[in-house]
Amino acid sequence: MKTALVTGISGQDGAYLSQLLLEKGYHVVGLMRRSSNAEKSVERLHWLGLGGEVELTDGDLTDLSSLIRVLAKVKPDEVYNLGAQSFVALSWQQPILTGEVTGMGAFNMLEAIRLLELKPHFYQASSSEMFGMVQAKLQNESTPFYPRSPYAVSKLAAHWITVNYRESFAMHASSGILFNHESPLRGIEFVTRKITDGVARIKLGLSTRLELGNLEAARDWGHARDYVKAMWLMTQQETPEDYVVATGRSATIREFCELAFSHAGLNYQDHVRVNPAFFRPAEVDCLKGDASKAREKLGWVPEITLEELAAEMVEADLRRLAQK
Ligand code: NDP
Ligand code: GDR
Repeated sequence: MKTALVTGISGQDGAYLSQLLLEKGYHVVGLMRRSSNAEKSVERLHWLGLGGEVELTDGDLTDLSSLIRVLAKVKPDEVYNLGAQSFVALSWQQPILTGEVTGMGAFNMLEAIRLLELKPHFYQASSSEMFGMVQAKLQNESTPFYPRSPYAVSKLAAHWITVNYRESFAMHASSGILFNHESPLRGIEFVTRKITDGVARIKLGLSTRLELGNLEAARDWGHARDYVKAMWLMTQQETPEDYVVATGRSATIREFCELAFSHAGLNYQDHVRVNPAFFRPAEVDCLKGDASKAREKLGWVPEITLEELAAEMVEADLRRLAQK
C-alpha cells in the first residue's frame, strides 16, 4: 500500500485528491494546522464521506520542524503540496503571510524532504495566476510568466524552487500549473461559489441582490474532480516534469453569472450589481490554457463541462441552504 502525504487536506483539492487516492488504495495522511474549530476543518472530507478514512496529523507549512517530524514519521511515497493562502484578493492585505505560506511553505517542504534524504514523488500546486498579464493568448508550459499579485509572486517562487530542487538534487518533483477549478466544495470567497450561493439565496427568497467586482475578467474554469486526476498522473510518471492543466475554454464572470442564474430560472441582470470594492489593485484579465502536453503525455482530458459545473454548484447550494 502506498502512502501519500497531502498538505492543504482541509481545502477543496485536498478533499477531492483524498477521495481519488483512497479509491486507488492509498493510505492518505493529511497535514492539518491547529484550529480552534477542528470540526469545520474536516467539513469537506465529511461532505465526500471520507471522515475517518484520512489520517490527520498536525503541522504547519511555515514550521519546518513540524514538517521534518511528520515526514520522518510518515515516510510517504508521494507528497502533494496543496497548502497555501490561496485567495488572490487577500494576498494584497496579507502579502507577507502569503509569501511565508504559499511561497516559503514549498521551500520548507522540499528542504525537509532533502534533509531527511527521503525520495517521495513530489507534486507542487502551481497556478495559472503566474501567467498574470498574459504574454500569449493561449498559455502553455513555455509561456513567460508575469505575476500580478503577491499570491502569484509567491506561487512563482514555489514553482521555481520545485524546478530547482529537481535539477539540483534529482528529486522527482513536478509542478502542475493548474487553471481555475471549482466545485461545490469551493470556498465561498471565490467568485464562482459566491455566485452559485447568491443564486441559491435569491431563488429561496433569502436575498435579492448579489454584489460582484469586475464582470469582464475571463477564466478557464474546470472541475476540481477532473483536475486532481492530473495531479496524480504527474506523480506516476517515470520522469518528473511540469504540466499546464486547463480546459482550453475561457468565459467571463458575466457569462458564468448567466449560466448559474439561468439554471435556476433567473435573469442575472435583475440581481447582480457591480461594487468597485471588489475590484483588485491589479487584475488578471483573461486566462486560457493549452493543455496539449498533459493530454499527450498523461492522457489527461477534462470530462466535466462548464455548464455541468455551474449546474452542480447551484444545485448543491440550493440543497445546503434548504437544509439550513
Ligand atoms: P483552498 O484554499 O481550498 O485550501 C488551501 C489549504 O491550505 C487549506 O487546507 C488550508 O488549511 C491550507 N493551509 C493554509 N495555510 C496553511 C499553513 N500555514 N500550513 C498548512 N496548511 C495551510 O485551496 P484549493 O484546494 O482550491 O487549492 C489547492 C492548492 O492549489 C492551493 O495551493 C492553491 O493555491 C492551488 N491552486 C488552486 C487552484 C484552484 O483553482 N482551486 C488553481 C491553481 C492552483 P485551513 O483549512 O486550515 O485554512
Ligand atoms: P482567482 O479566483 O483570483 O482566479 O484565483 P477568484 O474566483 O477569486 O477570481 C476570479 C475572477 O473573478 C473576479 N471577480 C471576483 N472575484 C471574487 N473572488 N469575488 C468577487 O466578488 C468578484 N467579482 C469579480 C476577480 O477579479 C477575478 O478576475 C483562483 C484561486 O483558486 C487561486 O488560488 C488559483 O491559483 C487561481 O484561481 C488559478
